[in-house]
Amino acid sequence: EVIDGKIEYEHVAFTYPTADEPVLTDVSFTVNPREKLAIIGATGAGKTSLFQLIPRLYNVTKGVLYIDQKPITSYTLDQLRGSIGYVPQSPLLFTGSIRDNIAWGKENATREEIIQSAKDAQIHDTIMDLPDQYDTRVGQKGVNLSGGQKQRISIARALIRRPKILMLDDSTSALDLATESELLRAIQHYHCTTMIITSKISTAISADRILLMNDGKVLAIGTHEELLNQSSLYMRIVES
Ligand code: DGT
Ligand code: MG
Repeated sequence: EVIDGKIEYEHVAFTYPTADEPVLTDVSFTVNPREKLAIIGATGAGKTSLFQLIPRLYNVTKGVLYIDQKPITSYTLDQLRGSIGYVPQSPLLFTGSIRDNIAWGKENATREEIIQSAKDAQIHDTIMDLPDQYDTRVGQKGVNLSGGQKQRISIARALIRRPKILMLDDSTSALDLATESELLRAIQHYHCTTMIITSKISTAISADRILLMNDGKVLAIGTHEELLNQSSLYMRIVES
């Protein structure tokens, strides 16, 4: 079982099973328990690929990935995925009610837990405005939800399991700044290690540290001030 949520990439390289060229080469960094780390970098830099190794959607090709000082392969997939709230870049909802979509993976969730996680994900008010509220059906023949609404339902689904590690892949891209900061504030109360991929520099600055990826490598990692001193690319991103 994952207890602390410490994550360590040690000389990690990764090549997709169907590809010839690696998408990650020699990635090393540590995320401390309950730390919030933002990941930034150009499209195609390898941010999503980096994420997918933690719930073991793919295995590391070279190097070692540790969770709580133990190689990730020493956990069962159930142990790992039970401890990780992973919100993919394009989340999938299944045909069914919003309630069932949020409670997915925690079938014994109470009504209160469902509502609390929806409130924390900043989607409760939207749900209450739908014709059947939490019983509204989504998917085929159901209501159409926007990409940002699906993302927030997917965040609620992750939060309801009280994850030790929360991973948000560009999950707040569709939110206005005020709603986003409400969401990030709510997530603080979960006391989990948080990795958040973002294209918004303001979101990155609100994290404890920022990791800048470029072309499958870690170009720099540190606080906003540290990166300003370390990386001319970071300075250009901030100024743009
Ligand atoms: P984004 O989401 O557009 O900001 O880009 P990233 O940084 O998330 O990039 P990522 O990790 O999706 O892609 C990095 C490289 O890996 C890129 O050249 C595309 C390639 N790639 C991504 N997914 C797959 C996959 O499933 N199979 C193969 N063969 N290549 C993939
Ligand atoms: Mg991506």
